[in-house]
Amino acid sequence: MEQSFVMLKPDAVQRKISGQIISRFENKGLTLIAMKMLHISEELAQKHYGIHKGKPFYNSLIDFITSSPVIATVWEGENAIKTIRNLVGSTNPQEATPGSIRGDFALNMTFNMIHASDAPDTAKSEIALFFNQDELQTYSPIINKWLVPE
Ligand code: 3AN
Repeated sequence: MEQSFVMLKPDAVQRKISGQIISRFENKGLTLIAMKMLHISEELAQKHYGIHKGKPFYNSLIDFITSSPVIATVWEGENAIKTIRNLVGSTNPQEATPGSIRGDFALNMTFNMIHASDAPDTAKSEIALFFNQDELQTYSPIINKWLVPE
């Protein structure tokens, strides 16, 4: 089982489509194992987007991501990182495939709704940046108990 970090950016929260986005991951069969709403500090934003420091869009990216609350989540599932990236769509929403989250909900490169880890090592460091290990839940579906009566 693989874990991936997914963040619903301020535009997703402000446009009140967080639920629709989360539903897509649930419908796919991925398991939500952590979730919190937070207002990202300048320091946390710089750590999260450190790889982009010096790029032309860096300052507007930091300004945007620290402008209002986000929803940070961790999802678990088979090949979760790649599966989620496919559901999210290309970085540029104008090129993102219709049916993907960015393809359906976003138009602008900065306001592209969502962040998702792109590889196992970044998933691990991003999860650790936003969550303590004891905030990651482990559970199995109770429905298994209903299907197999004692
Ligand atoms: P992704 O989020 O698809 O993994 P990255 O990691 O290359 O894309 O970029 C991180 C974020 O930086 C993007 N989600 C987007 O908000 C912003 N970004 C990337 N490239 C550009 C660009 N050329 N112009 C404006 N914003 C950009």
